[in-house]
Amino acid sequence: MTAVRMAAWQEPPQVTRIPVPEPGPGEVLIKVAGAGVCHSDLHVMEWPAGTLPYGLPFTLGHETSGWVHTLGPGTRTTGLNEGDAVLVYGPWGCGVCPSCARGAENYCRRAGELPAAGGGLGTDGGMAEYMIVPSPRLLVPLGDLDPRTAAPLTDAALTPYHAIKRSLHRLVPGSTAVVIGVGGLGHLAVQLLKALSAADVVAVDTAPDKLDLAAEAGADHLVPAGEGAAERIRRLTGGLGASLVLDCVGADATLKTAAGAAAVESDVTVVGLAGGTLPVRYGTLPWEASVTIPYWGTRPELAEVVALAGAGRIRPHVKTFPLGEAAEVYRLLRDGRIEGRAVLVPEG
Ligand code: FEH
Ligand code: ZN
Ligand code: ZN
Repeated sequence: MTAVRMAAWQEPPQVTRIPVPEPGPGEVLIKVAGAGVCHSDLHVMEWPAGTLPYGLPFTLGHETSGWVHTLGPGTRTTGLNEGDAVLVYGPWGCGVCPSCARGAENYCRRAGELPAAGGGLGTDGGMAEYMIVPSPRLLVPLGDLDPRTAAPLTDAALTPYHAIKRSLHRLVPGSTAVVIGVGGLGHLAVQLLKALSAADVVAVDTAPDKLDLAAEAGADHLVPAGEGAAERIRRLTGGLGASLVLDCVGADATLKTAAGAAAVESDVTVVGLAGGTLPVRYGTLPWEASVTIPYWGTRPELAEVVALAGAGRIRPHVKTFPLGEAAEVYRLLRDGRIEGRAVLVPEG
């Protein structure tokens, strides 16, 4: 089968042929419908050897949807049937510790002992025709949603959903939420904020086409990124600032805007991995503003995201590409030329 593999650190991925894997005891073989192309992969590819404890090679793709193809031995009692459309929950924990027991495998207490963070993150992921999932617990049924365009729900939607959910108590009528960076995560963050809260939503980006996408997603205000963006947001909020600022980029400049736009008792939540820094000291943030860097989301939250999509409350803006064009799609993503989320689809 065709697969997009990380064969060497700091090198582009290789499209190659590998055998279709067989599911072992407890495993499920998924026929892949789509694999989202996440900006985090660009960081994984550019980080030098040793940054991540992963062995090479492995198949990329940590945002995967598909159909149950073969239930391995011992999995037939799980209420899953061959042909079911499913999402693959991305963070693969130990499945046993207290965090995993409540479905928060993103915060598995044994993460440091595990050989990989999940499919596409140190072990074979979904940028292939088939994918092995180590347990049925990591599959969330899609119901009637089309798996060919649903893959972004499992990362680009789940990550901002988890980030927003923890701040919902602040997003009351008259409040403002800001989304910085209207890419794969950002365009869904705007939709989620409009679906889940009464807050006015401000979208910030450097690119006019991304701001147009934010408007389509329901943003109430569009602010060009850069000098003066924080001041514009403060004016929009009558000087109060935003109760939640979701930075989907995480660079020095966007973190500076986030801190400048934050209100007293707000949350500055960073889900972008650009590696910027935000000095946290008296005077750089308003009173009782908190800064947090959440990671992905929980299995129960992924089912909630699927319910929102099933009810038509959120809809990923997807452009599909053939699996074999992976390297070109990553280049487009790096150059800021992907609108919404790119999804790689196995040919045939
Ligand atoms: C992937 C790898 C490392 C950190 C964060 C991520 C996210 O894209 C997962 O949502
Ligand atoms: Zn990701
Ligand atoms: Zn665990």
